[in-house]
Amino acid sequence: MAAITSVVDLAMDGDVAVITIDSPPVNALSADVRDGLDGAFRAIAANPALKAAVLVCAGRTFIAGADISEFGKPPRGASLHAVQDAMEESAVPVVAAIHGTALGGGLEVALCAHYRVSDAKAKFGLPEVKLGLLPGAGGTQRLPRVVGAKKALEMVTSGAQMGAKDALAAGLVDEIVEGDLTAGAIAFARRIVAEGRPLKKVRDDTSKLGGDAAALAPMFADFRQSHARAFKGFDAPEANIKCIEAAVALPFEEGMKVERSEFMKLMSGLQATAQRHVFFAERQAAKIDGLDPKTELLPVKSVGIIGAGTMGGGIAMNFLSVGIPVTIVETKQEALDRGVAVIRRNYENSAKKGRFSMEEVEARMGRLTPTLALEDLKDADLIIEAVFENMDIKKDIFGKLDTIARPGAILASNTSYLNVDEIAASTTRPESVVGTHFFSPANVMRLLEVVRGARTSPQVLATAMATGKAIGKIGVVSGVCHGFIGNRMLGARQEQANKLILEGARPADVDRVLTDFGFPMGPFQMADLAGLDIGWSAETSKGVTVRDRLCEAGLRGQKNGKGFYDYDADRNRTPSPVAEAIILDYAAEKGINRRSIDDQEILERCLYPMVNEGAKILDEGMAQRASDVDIVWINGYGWPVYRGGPMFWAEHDAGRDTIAAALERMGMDVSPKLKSGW
Ligand code: T1G
Repeated sequence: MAAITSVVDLAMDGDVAVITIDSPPVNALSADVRDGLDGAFRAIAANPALKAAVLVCAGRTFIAGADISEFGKPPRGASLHAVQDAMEESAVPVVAAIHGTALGGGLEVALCAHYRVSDAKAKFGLPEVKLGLLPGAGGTQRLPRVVGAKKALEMVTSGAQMGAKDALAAGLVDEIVEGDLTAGAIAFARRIVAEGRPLKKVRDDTSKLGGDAAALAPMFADFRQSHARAFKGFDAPEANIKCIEAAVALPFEEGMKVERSEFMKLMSGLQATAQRHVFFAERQAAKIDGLDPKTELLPVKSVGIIGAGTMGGGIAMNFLSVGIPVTIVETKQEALDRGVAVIRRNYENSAKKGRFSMEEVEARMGRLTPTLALEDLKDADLIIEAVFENMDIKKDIFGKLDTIARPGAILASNTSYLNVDEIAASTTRPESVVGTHFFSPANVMRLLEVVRGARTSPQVLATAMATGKAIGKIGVVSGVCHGFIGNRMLGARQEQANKLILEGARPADVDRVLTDFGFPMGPFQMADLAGLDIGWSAETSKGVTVRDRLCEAGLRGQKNGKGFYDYDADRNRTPSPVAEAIILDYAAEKGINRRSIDDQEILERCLYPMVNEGAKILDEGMAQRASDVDIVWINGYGWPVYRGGPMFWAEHDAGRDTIAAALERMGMDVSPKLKSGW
């Protein structure tokens, strides 16, 4: 075994060379790995005794792509293209042996091998589009030559992974190896030598493209049309489509030129920088500053949920879906039955869509224990309270839980605004209390704000974060402040949106400006979807706010088809003249002189105060880092991922100084960190 570089070894198994990459955590194609591969293939080319070569990776996965942390830095080390050419032009067959995830540049390297084998669990994908990029190492030209243009189009524009069985069926893999992968790959290599099988160069084989440019043009047109909505605002998908079109229409080298130019255009764009920021920010969010890495996590093998409403039911599904039994509590049988029925219906709908079998539905429902007795939570490891957003009710429940729950159990509240310390103070074990703020629908939304109380123990906090990851959530640590990170900033935006419609902008204008910016919907569409009467009661309403007046006039939003918009049976919306009249009356009553307000002002007044609030959250230490704020808004509030999040956008697009100056003109108290940086 000869070490070519610190992360690449070359060994000989008789007349078969074995190249092993060992560069944790994911064998990314760093400069050291590229130099190692370059050296290894030179050594192989110089050794006439060799009959074949096997490329394999140590650790948890085959190459998971280019080293993203090197992007944007001065290039160093061997070029990836040169390494790939050396592989493809090798005089002896090269076999790539794949386990874990062959992603991005990793799959592109494997596509330069003459043959590919894998274990049964391996996954294959070109997820560059998720980084605002495209496969820039020949993937857009070689993949369609193996799986066909249509399949390649789907893979490069979705970034979705393909399993080993499908890869074998698609011809991406030549054999699935049972047992030891390296030994299996060496045996495979010997077999193809013995059988004199050709050096299959993917680049030369156009037989599987599935037709020429003219024949496939309708497919590309349909694909663009059917994905227009999903790709809106993103630069990368169209660039990926262009490259697959080039693979169909042009000779390999010409197609590679198109790929190169489209890749460089994206790489130099802000969207790729933003989405790369989000990639690392998501991983950074999981880290708790100052936490002793040796902190032992508490067991979470059984969960109790209080409240079987929309939130309680959705939260329960997260645990049932990963095999953790749940006991769910309600006060009335009817409410309990309704909650359990909703969970079953959701699962049955997923089964109907083929996501899993009806047996799996029964297995998940089998892990659910409905009860009317809070005492039945006495053995639960984690108890999550998901009842009506009222402090007295929550304190009463936590007071009772304190006498019921086993010592060491984690007591969590799904409150979305309230003071977790005050809730914790209603127990004798505030160190066991934490906030776990899920987002509706809780079984779908990936964000989880984990609220660290003043007395929450590091063990409880770390366990809550780890549990979030275990149920597929992105956990972000928040301090105790009203509305935590997301809702607190949302409040700043909503305050301005409410002022804007009084001063002259129409609700539809505000919504249009924010959807054009990239949000899935604007604040007034959201209000109609959530229901205008949340937290409103006819008995106590005094017409203080526009929302009060809308509710007093019988408008409830989408649920009764009347809100800021009128909705037809297909939920198509048109601005409501009733709402408009109520807003005009209210403004006149308040003596507000209405004026014409342009889109730029709407955008600035909605987003700048939000960013300012985010900076204040950092000033106060209510978030660990600015990138956490970005992750909250991207995964919980629909901030467009290609804009990197509100704090990234402020830093790299709008400009902190520009925002600070505008806020001062608005007479707002500007966060010190917004001026100084975070
Ligand atoms: N480069 C650098 N670091 C990477 C990395 C990469 N490609 N992939 C992962 N890491 C780090 C990550 O930051 C984390 O670090 C640790 O590895 C574990 O990751 C030319 C242009 C492979 C499925 O997009 O999807 O190839 O936080 O927590 O959940 O065409 O990582 O521990 O310090 O995510 O088990 C294309 C990206 C690149 C795949 C594993 N490849 N990675 O998931 O672990 S662009 C990708 C993933 C490219 C070419 C182009 C996942 C994973 P830390 P993790 P995981």
